[in-house]
Amino acid sequence: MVSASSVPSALASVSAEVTAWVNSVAQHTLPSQIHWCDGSEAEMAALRAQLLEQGDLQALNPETFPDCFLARSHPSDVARVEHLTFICTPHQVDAGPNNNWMAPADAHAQMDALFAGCMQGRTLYVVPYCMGPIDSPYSRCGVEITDSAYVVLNMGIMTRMGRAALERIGREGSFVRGLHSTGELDPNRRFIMHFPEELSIKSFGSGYGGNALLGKKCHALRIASYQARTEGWLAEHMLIVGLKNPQGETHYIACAFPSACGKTNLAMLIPPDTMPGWEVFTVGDDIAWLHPGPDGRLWAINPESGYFGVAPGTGPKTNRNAYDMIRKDTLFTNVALTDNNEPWWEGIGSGEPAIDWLGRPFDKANGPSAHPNSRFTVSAVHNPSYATEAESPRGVPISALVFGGRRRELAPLVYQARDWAHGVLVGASVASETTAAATGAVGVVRRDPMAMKPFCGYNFGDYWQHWLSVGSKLSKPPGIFHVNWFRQDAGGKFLWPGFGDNLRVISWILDRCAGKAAAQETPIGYLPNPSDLDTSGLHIDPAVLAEILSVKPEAWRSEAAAMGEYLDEFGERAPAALRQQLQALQQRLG
Ligand code: GTP
Ligand code: SPV
Ligand code: MN
Repeated sequence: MVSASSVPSALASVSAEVTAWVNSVAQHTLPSQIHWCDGSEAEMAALRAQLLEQGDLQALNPETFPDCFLARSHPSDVARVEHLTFICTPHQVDAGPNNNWMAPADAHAQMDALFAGCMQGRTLYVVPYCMGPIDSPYSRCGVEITDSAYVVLNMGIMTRMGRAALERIGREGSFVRGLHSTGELDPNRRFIMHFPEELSIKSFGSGYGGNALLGKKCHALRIASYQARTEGWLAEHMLIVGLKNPQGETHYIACAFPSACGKTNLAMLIPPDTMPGWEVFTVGDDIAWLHPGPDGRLWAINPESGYFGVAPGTGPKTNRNAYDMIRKDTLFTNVALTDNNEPWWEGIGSGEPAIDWLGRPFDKANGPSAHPNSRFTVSAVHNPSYATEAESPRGVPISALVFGGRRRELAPLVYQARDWAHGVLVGASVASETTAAATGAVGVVRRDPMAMKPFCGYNFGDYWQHWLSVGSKLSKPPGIFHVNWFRQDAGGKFLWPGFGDNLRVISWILDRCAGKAAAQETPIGYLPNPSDLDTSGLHIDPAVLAEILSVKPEAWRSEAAAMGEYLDEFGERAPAALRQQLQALQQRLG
């Protein structure tokens, strides 16, 4: 065992608290080396070289994909594991029916047993990071200890990682402690535990995405949502995007869609040719930290600095910005390869796979060539539509909040909530088909309030109450909307073209916020009449458009009843104001 006191002199300003924690973890996990990450490009290059030599990374075609690499995860370790993810609060009721729970002492005992000696023969990496612009008062820092160089590379892209973060921790004192080991990648010895009161995380047995990059879902959502409640702000699973209209006005919106339901795509949307003059700027594609501002508006920062995006479906017609962005300096995980050593996935639009994500010659009898949850990790600075305002310490003001889900039936293309409290019910009622972003069945409709079902660090009842109280602090609250890009016909064909054409819906949303667009009042909220949407150049059957802009009271009465049963699961923690909103909806539905 080596001593953590061998901190490189270049990182001399390390707080005693960080050093003491690193020392105690090292004594328990017994690594052969300790490496304090400074976040430099030289350090990242050395880690890549090491992973290449070990065969854990593969360089892609240097002519067409310079500085791009492929990583293959363990075949059993390809997505978040919600059934193995726990919120460990002293009282179970504070974690709520929305979370798996374990008593903190039991969880620590179980995790400490897994971590005992687990880093023998391995390097312990100390990864200081800052979630949010390094000079923003809204940003929060953490330190992840991990034995995975792949995790370090990803954290280096996804967060402001290294020296500046360590210096901020030295000044501030407080930081989130995230302890991670890939262990043996044994699904039976895999747990992701959160201790919100202690601002700490312990993750063992997975090297993948949200299970292992602890700054992302574990810190920036589960721990941060808990902190946000006590501090009066919101940590949400939302993209943030700026939209400049042909008149030159820029408005920002934040949208909560469940995993693999279109956040990255909307965050870097390219306007259709028939909507000239519009420009789109990406602030963030997955997480938003929202604060009531002194001006009575809601302000947002993106705590991340890169994208861990879904590869399948990313093509020149669907997401040209992402397609162009991932041609250099990109780390791919679990994609297929062409015979020209280029990355490939279903929906890329050209070429064909030669080697599948498991490294076997491609055979369509084995299913998709790329894993459905294969991903790219890339720095936001490579995004052609990256917003300069994404680096602003105060964030951007939000004009609209948009909830959405993947629902082949029921939910119309778009509707507007009547006011904030009704909007909280709309958000709480989000339901969506499960996707490959988490292990388990795909395509099953489940409740996913605010797209936070897997990510809220406390009881949803308290969370909805917190949403209501944040709204009461806003004299100029954003409008609240719900969208559904995923309505299907009986044959499974999408009824709405989606992608760039979603701007037609966003444009109506912004006009509604500005008091400029017409709408029809329905029991569930305000919907555009077909004539209120800009459909110029859109080839859609008027009957189909009418269908996705209609409300069927009978089906909505069942939906409202199901929502009532769902609220009942939260007992007295479900806010009375939310039940009143539901009753009012049921009255309007008749
Ligand atoms: P996470 O990173 O898991 O949080 O996902 P996300 O919400 O960022 O989803 P993403 O934008 O990566 O989209 C997921 C999948 O949905 C991709 O295969 C997209 O091609 C597809 N998708 C995105 N937007 C649309 C749309 O408007 N219509 C249709 N039909 N598919 C879409
Ligand atoms: C999601 O599942 O919502 C993701 C990917 O954004 S992960 O980092 O695995 O959470
Ligand atoms: Mn996500």
